Amino acid sequence: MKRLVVFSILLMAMFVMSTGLAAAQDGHIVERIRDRGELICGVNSVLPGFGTQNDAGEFEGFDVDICRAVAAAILGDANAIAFRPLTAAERPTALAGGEIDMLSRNTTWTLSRDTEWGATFGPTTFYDGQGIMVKVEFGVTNLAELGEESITMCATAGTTTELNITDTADRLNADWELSTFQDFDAIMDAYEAGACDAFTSDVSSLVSRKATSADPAAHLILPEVISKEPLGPVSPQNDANFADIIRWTVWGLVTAEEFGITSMNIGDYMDSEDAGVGRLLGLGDNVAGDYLGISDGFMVDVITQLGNYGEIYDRWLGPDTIFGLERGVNALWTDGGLLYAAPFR
Ligand SMILES: N[C@@H](CCC(=O)N[C@@H](CS)C(=O)NCC(=O)O)C(=O)O
Repeated sequence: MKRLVVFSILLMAMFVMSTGLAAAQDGHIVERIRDRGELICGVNSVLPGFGTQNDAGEFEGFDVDICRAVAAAILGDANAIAFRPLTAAERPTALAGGEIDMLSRNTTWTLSRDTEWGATFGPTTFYDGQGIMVKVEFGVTNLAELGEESITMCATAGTTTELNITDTADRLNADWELSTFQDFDAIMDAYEAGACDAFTSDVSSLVSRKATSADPAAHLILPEVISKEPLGPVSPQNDANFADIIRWTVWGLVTAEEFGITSMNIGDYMDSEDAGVGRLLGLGDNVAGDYLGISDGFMVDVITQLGNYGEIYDRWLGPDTIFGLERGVNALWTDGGLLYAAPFR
């Protein structure tokens, strides 16, 4: 009996210690960001529309703005941020090694990454799928026709792209030689020079590369989409508080669009009596940020500086950009799309 009591006390002590340790870990990234005064975000630097450097050397794009939104949520300033350009293959080590606080680099959420990368995926910010691009002069107009050709297919190493195209080649019994590159610019050069007959990537990447190529009309993105590529931000698995902040910042952007709150009209909402708006913006005695350990008005900072989800999308990818990407499945659920945020309450 005595041994049982001692054993139970020991077990309880171990439980308290382990939860205590977990609590000490939780929030350490947020603390690190506050101490440093800036968030470090891993991004793409060669993908116009999503992550690229402009002539002034500043990072910009849809994925970049997701990083900026998290910086605004934690530090109140979308510019309190440093960017680390990463190739696809560099992503897991940069995240695991603490070189970056988070990643927002056209990264697909998969089971193996969710577990083996020691990562937590935030909400999907862009629902994508994999496509294939060929030169119009090649004369092929669909996947079945391409499957009949003996070709060199090019892709980026360390991506889901590489894995999916192998599945597709097997399924079609195609005689394709797969050639992989670390760097997407190198693929483009090889493709332009004729060393790749076709190249494959997320459709958004293909649209981006086609639109920014010397002669966009010379390339065709085949109509078939061969995979699901839910792209979104990623953070280390050992800080649930930071992951929550990312999650609710993204959902805040989506909710703001749902409510029609924009960077231009947010002032009109600051004395809103609508309970849902009050919870999103942390008005009155609403404590949205308190749950997360950040300012209650964190979404005011985010929306004022970056706009809502739709504004971010339109700024980088929408009808007034060279990409002119339709919202499609990336529309709000109320418009028949897949964007659906959990409630702020
Ligand atoms: N979403 C895929 C692909 C991500 C990726 O890195 N794609 C390459 C192209 S396949 C890329 O973004 N390269 C930069 C570019 O497109 O310019 C993944 O997470 O593995």
